[in-house]
Amino acid sequence: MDHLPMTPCLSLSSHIYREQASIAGANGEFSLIMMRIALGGKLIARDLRSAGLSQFMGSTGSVNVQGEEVQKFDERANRIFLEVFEHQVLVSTLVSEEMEKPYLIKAADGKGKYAVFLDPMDGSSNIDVNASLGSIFSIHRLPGEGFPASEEVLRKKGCDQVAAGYFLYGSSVLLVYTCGHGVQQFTLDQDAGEFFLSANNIQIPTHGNIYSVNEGNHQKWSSGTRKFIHYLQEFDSRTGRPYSSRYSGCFVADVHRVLCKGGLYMYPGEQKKPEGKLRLMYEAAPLTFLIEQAGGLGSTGVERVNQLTPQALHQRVPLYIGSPDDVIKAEEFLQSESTT
Ligand code: AFP
Repeated sequence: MDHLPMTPCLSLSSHIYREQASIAGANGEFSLIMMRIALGGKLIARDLRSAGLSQFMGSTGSVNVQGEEVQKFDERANRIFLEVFEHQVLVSTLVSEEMEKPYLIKAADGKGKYAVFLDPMDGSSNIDVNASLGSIFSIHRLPGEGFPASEEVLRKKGCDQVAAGYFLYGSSVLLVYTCGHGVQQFTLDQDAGEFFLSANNIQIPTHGNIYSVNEGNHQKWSSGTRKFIHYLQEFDSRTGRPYSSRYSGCFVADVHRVLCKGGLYMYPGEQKKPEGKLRLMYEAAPLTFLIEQAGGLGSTGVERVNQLTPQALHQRVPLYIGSPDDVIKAEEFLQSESTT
């Protein structure tokens, strides 16, 4: 990949077509799906830019399948992804944080080969305060064609993903994804309405000096987790400690920082909620697939996220994700806890 010229005119579509030519058996289906996902990200970015002037601010007053308050923009972002997949036949099923049941796409009945898992608006508690936001997507190939025979068919391991990535709606709008051949980053040229390649074959540093966790939950954590956070805060210049704490309330934004600078993001399990908060199939698994393509790791603290077989579509898992050395260190603290 390093021979690719870094010219601003390498658009997402040209990059995907170029990729496709180098992948044996590629038949263009992935390109079509990625262009739909990219359209979804552009439409959400457009609406976010003037959200404060629109009717999409604030809460809907209802709660979603997770028992969380639904923001109007959660619904807006979810609606946008449903609409961009409405008139196509490749993707038969959408699974979203905002919908209890899988959404079956009529046009793809009997034909669709793929399912797309979505967190349409990540970090939605940041919407009203104009802070970073994200969208997460994960693409799976279904065993047959058409609608999945059962929910079980959709509960596939993270290591079986065809592609995964995120949109980061920050000072600029980024699309960062992998289809199993390295990690690419594209930046949206809002005027041209097109994503252009801005970094390719991204590699995460083997260790960093940033940790990202909601320390307000400190009292709820196990002793192993508390000991690990304390370890990161100790003085030891040889190992670059103490690490700096950065936490934005948006998983995508915090993992993107870790991808660029090294370190790790954590949403640990809690004594009363050992499964933590993040959802396996449309938060932890897609970003683990991406981070591991960049040389990093994604762990529950005791096992690798993408080797887990999901037990439910909206299942939660504890997560430690980022630079390999830092995630392995976290595992050491958590595994020593389980053996003492
Ligand atoms: P929402 O998308 O429901 O706001 O959740 C955000 C999130 O899943 C992730 O983006 C954050 O890192 C994490 O939850 C924030 O959770 P806490 O507010 O409990 O720290």
